Amino acid sequence: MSTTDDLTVARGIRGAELTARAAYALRANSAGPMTRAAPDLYPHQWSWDAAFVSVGIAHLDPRRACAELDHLFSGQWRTGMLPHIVFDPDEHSYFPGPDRWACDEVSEDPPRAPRTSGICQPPVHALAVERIVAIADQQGAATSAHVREWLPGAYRRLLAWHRYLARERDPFGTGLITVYHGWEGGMDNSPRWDGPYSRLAVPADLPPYQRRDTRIVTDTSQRPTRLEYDRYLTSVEELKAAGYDDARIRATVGYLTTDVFMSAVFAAASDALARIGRALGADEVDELEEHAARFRAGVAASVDAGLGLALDTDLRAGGTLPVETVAGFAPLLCGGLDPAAEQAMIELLGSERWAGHPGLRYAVLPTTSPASPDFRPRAYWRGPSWPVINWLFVWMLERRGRADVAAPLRAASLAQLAEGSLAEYYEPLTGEPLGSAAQSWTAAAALDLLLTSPGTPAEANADGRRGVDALP
Ligand code: 9WN
Repeated sequence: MSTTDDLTVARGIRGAELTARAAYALRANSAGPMTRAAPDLYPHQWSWDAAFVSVGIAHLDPRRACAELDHLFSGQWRTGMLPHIVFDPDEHSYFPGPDRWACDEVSEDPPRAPRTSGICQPPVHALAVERIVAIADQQGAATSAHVREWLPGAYRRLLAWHRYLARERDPFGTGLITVYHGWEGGMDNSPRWDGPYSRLAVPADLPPYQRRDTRIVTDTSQRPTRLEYDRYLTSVEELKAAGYDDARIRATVGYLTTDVFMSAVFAAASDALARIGRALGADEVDELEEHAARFRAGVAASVDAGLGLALDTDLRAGGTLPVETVAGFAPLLCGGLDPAAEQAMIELLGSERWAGHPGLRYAVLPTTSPASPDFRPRAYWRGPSWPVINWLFVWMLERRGRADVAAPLRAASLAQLAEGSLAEYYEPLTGEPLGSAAQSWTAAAALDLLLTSPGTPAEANADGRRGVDALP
């Protein structure tokens, strides 16, 4: 670990104290082999949270990071899908829980235990595994050997996951991931999905339900609305009626879109998994590289000339979804634009429509452009800035050799986090912490930003070799 004692975060607490708080939050949120996404609001293991969290934990204990992912893998479906939630059987305070999803009642594909939800989330896992290897390599021979022993098993799990996404979520080879629910892309109530959700009819006989989230976050302006929840639950009923079978879902459900952000994550993660596969001498490297190339091209082709952002598509009504959200910067995660187009997107990122907006408390990426009519500064994924998203952009930009673009985002993210509560998201104009405090992936973001040097390619070892490439 590098020292944090020299790091004085611009405003608020010092880096050393923030490091301690983040480590403490991850420890406190740990429930045996898994980490709750948040202490009260999300008392189970979420898929993409677990991947981010495992990187944070790796800085403290790489073996525990492997265990975190093993717990997630224990929920993997026989199709290869990694479910978006692996439920803790002893926790009953989250809705919708496993009984509402009822996956094991209508499908043979999920494991009998642990119980899981029936959808997935962005595939950041291979990126996390690559980081864990690199971090473990710097923590001594025994730790490094443990992670290397674990890696082939993790690789087989990830291979099945990636094959599921390439096969079932892009059956026509477009290079874009199809999503079945707003929760899949992880940005639940993003205005990206308003159009497609407005066309989903909520049936009069939607089974009744009681939300639990608004008992914990009592300021309801920070959470999705009742109508949004009705639509989420309508989608769940439709997926259940289709037996969570991918072909039946594609043929029957009312809400179906592509997701450019998830597609970009998949392209970048496929690069990472191909590198892991090559280091292990696996046979599937060409296939994984084909996935990366296909999805990189799909993302690049989604850029709208007018908005300068990549856009999603409504697969039911047809047409793109022209909304100015952070997902539009997806090509910066995976590459694929020609140099002039990439430069234009980087300039947009720093412009007054985005991180350079004069009203922002910190110059980080909000989830919706403050210059857009869709911007709602307190409303969850409609405007607040999420540390985990900014961390992902920093990480991917540095990995792609764009530390110059990442540097201001990195510094502003740390300045935002210096407030100290490790909030789920922040009001971008005031810096007020919103949602859950001590959110696990925010703690992971803080730790990783504090414990890696600015501009260091995230997977590079001290000798400049990439972590997995340094494997025997
Ligand atoms: C539904 C756990 C998850 C994140 C998502 C975030 C939020 C859940 C919810 O919390 O979603 O999956 O109940 O609001 O939107 O990205 O994985 O942190």
